[in-house]
Amino acid sequence: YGLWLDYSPVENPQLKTQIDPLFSGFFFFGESPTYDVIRKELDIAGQKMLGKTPIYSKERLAQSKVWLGTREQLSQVLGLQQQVDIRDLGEDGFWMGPIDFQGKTYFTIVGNRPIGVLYGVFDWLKTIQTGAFDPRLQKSDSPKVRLRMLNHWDNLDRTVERGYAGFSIWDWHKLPGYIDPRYIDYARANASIGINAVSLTNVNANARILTTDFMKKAKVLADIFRPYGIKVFLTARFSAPIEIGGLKTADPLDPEVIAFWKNKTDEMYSFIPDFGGYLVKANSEGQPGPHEYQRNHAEGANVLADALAPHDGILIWRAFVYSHELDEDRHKHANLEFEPLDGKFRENVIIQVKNGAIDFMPREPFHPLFGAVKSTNLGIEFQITQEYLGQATQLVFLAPMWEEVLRSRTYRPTSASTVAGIIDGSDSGQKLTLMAGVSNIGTDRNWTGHLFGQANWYAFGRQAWDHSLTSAQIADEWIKMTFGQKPEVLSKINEILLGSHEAAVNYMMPLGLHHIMGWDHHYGPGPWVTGGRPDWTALYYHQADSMGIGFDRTASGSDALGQYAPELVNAYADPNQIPEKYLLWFHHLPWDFEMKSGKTLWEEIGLHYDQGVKTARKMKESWSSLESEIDPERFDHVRQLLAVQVSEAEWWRNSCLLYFQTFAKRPFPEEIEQPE
Ligand code: GCW
Repeated sequence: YGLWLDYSPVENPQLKTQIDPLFSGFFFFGESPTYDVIRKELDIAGQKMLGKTPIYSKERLAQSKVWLGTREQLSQVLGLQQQVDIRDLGEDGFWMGPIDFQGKTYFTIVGNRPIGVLYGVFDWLKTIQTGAFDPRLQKSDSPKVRLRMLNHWDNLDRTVERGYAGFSIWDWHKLPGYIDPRYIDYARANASIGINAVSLTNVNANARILTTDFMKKAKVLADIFRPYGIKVFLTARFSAPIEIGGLKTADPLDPEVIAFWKNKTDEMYSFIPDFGGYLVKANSEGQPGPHEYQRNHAEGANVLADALAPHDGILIWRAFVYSHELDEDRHKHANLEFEPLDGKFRENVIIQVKNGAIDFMPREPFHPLFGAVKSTNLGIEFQITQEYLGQATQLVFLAPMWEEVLRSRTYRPTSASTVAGIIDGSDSGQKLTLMAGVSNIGTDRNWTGHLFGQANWYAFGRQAWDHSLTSAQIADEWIKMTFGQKPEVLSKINEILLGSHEAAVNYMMPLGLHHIMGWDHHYGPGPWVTGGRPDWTALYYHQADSMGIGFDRTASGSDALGQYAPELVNAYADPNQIPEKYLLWFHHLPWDFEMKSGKTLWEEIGLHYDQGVKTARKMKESWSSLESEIDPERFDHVRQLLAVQVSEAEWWRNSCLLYFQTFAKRPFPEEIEQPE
């Protein structure tokens, strides 16, 4: 339950000698509700790490050991402008280090705002938890992206769309009267990794969330989250003017509709003065939107954006759209709709784009909208909940996948541009920046169903704060904070984490295969899925036949590839040049196509599936060898789930290979375990 904030006792005697005195003298240069929550956090951490109640010296500065405050607060008292200049660190950054004053040294944490101090304190506590504290160390840090956001897909009845960790933690029924202590722990956990925005409700939205009754409930959550620096967003259903406003239309250009959104939004701000804004899914998978009135996405988005603008609110509009009619290739749909609208969205609109063009597949090339527009704010949406990655039964660490996407070169607007550079503004020049993650949090005791789901929540926050961190660094922090610092534990879990995503890709959808999972629930294999809408079936995507396999997205096929920069088109159009991990994403190739290894495509498919199973088994064995190092409860929880994961990896491998063999009509490579 304690997540990475369990604060295990400091065992290293040297570290203890350094830290202990610090907990005897915290001095705050001023007051703020955020400082109250810092004190609460220090109380918890002091008790757990040192068995000690921290002492806050209120009057006597000279007796204190640790100084906390904003740059301005410190400067007023001490004239510290020269010593600590953190103006560059923006609204959320912090500096920490020793400050010499009148012959004494004080360990100091400074921010431009109190929230920066809170982030600094969490960072400082992390250095203690991970054994990296050094009293002489000077460190400054600030986030690269302005909105670091969780998207909950939580319904008002507490079910969670694609949620695998119990029910929604938002107990709407008992709000606003009853405050579940979990709300506070949730805010602590998020603030500790820099998350500063949450959208509470499902993008498949219910208009009732915008009624006065629900605003009062949401207000309570916003009040709890405020000192932790977290802003509340809500999902707005496009047809709300009809459903709760009593209007006959939701046409975004209708004066009554415009007035509805303005009044609703003004009312929202009367309850939540710093309300973040709305998140909208429109004209996608049956959700209402501007197309019903022959209006485009910009016309739809701008009416809500205009209602929010006077309050500095932000409108987040999703680019996950596809037709009611069948697309020749769904991959192309978002660019076809959004590229022509470049420059037409208001300044306070962010278009939230999934990392890939299809749908949170185990591996996708980056979405071609990144780099395709010049005057539109783009945010990225990752999925922390593992809808297509074994849900809450499988251990799949997602940081390597996100890292791969963020570091992908887009070659636009400049040849050096990356996805990360577009969404953090450094390449795109956009000021309003966003990284969103679909939450994997629920009422389960461990929050995320699978204990290792916590690592994905943690990693998302860390990468949203600083996408230049490597997955290995993030894994290392999380393991130390979750399981302690024993070298064997560290190295084994590190290996498990870092290999887990590639393993899953291998046993699920290797070499660019995608969308071949079970129908509707998206769990387990289903390359044979037919029926319903063709673009919800597997055959539409893998296109296996007696000649070969894969989706031709080059110029001879759907030409979705043509939506990328020319550099990528050139490199990827040639099946001998494209990175093999994307091969069947962009090419339909004969079963005997020769791979870089010299083996045939058919053989390589077999080898990849088999390799995935082997890695899953290795993960299981490696975990088993840690029995004496990890408490029985967590050990057994993960041990059982890894056994399930191995059998599911075998299920994926065997069923996919046997199915594809009905087309390939070739024997399996000899070196693999023969599927049956
Ligand atoms: O991945 C798909 C999910 C839907 C989800 C949709 C979306 C919220 O299967 O459950 O709906 O994406 O992102 O809108």
